[in-house]
Amino acid sequence: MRQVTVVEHLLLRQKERPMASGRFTRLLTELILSAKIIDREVSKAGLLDVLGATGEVNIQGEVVQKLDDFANQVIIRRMERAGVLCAMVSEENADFIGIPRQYPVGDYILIFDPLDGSANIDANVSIGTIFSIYRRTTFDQQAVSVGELLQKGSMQVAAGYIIYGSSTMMVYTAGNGVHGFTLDPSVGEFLLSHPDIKIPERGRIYSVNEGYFSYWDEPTRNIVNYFKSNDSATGRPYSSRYIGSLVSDFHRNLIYGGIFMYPADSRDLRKPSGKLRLMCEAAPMAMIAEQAGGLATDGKQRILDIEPQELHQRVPLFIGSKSDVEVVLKFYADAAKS
Ligand code: P6P
Repeated sequence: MRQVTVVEHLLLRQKERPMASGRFTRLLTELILSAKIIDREVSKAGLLDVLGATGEVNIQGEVVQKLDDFANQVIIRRMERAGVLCAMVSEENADFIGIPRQYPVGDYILIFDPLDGSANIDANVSIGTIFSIYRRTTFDQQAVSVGELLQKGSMQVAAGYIIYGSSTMMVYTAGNGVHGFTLDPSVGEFLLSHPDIKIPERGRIYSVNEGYFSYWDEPTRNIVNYFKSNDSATGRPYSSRYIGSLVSDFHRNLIYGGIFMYPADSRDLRKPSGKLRLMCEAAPMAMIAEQAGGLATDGKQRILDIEPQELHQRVPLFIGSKSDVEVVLKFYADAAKS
């Protein structure tokens, strides 16, 4: 395959669907550079004093890992000066991040989880950066309001992730299919390796943390039992695969097919809708899943149709192969009727 970089590929595809001016390209270029810097630190984490926790706790109530904080700062510092953003929202920060006065302001909004799955860092498990890009909707004021940031997932201009694994890959969509690029360390570029990724219509893998079984409601238990029984559509149990790193679990299912589930549970009354965040995890993954031919729901509606009420809102997430997600929707719809 001819060596095609992310930007070359974007420009090639733009002939079919002209995007805006070079500002989106600049945003992507700066994001890619941030990913390369993060990749360098993640790949040698065991050798440097970047493992372990900072001792702080983030907005999610989770202990901040040193690499979490490093990745967060890399993205914020690099993207704030790119001249293409009017605001950022990080999974690590309670409030949205404005653009300092000394830098030009653009029309895009970047929402990101700098290092998802970071609890696994010390165990050398694959982790990832998740990003979601919107355009601002009002221009009648200079200062961005939180209301402008609370856009539903279907308004995303682009979404993607970088997975720091056996190889470092960037997978993203700008609304024109899903494309995967693998980092070639010898040239320091992400090169097209997986053009037009399509998720198999039905999988043979289900991913869920079954340790929470006793905290699920009955329809959710029935759904998980379905996938591990001979009643499943394939006539035999699906294989259980769960890494505990959303980017890794999602990426495997995107390539092989299958369903990832993080249902609502009664473990923590402060998080009745489960653990995953709508804007920096579920919505970007949902855009990718749908662009690849899959589905993503909270059990009742499309993730991309949910109107966010707050920046760090959590949602149940069922995402992956179309037929497998449709099974979930039917279970919950039947339960609602009974
Ligand atoms: P649990 C990582 O902390 C994360 O946000 C996702 O990457 C992952 O899917 C989920 O939490 C794992 O959560 O409760 O199964 O450990």
